[in-house]
Amino acid sequence: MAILQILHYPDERLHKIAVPVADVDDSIRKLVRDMAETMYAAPGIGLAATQVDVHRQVIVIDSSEAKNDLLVLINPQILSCDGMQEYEEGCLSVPGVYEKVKRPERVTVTALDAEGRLFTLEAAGLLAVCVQHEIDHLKGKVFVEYLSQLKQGRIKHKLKKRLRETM
Ligand code: QAP
Ligand code: CO
Repeated sequence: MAILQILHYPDERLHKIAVPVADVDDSIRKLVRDMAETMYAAPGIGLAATQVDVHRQVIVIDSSEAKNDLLVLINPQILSCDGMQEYEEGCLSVPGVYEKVKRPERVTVTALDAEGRLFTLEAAGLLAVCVQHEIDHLKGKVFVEYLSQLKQGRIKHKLKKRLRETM
């Protein structure tokens, strides 16, 4: 297993569109294991392949308290959503920034698991937020893009400054 390097906003590569996985093979299972290890080490509750500069439709999530409930979503599709909720989101690619974002409260998603089996997930609350946040990454979208231009500019400035300081 390996800890992968996470891209930091405003890295251009975070805006690449991920392509579907044609075959859930051993190389994809290795990617899933490495992404899970990277997410748990961070620690985080969700990670999309885009964030580790792999532009394939692969997501790992574990929003459980005990951190023992890994959810793998390959080629995820949102079938339906309803309601609306506001949640304070963060992102491993935008360290130290937490902002409220409005999203649907419940989503139904289909995806393949690490064995390539199709399943359906009905998510609500934090898990629903996490699923939508990670699917956005696969489309090249970072949560800060839901914020005002003013806030986005401030966040870019803050992260660029921090990047300079740690060089
Ligand atoms: C997405 O985010 C998410 O700034 C997953 O310094 C977040 O795992 C979905 C993290 C909130 C729903 C609600 C962020 C770790 C982790 C940071 C994460 C940081 C260290 C973020
Ligand atoms: Co994120």
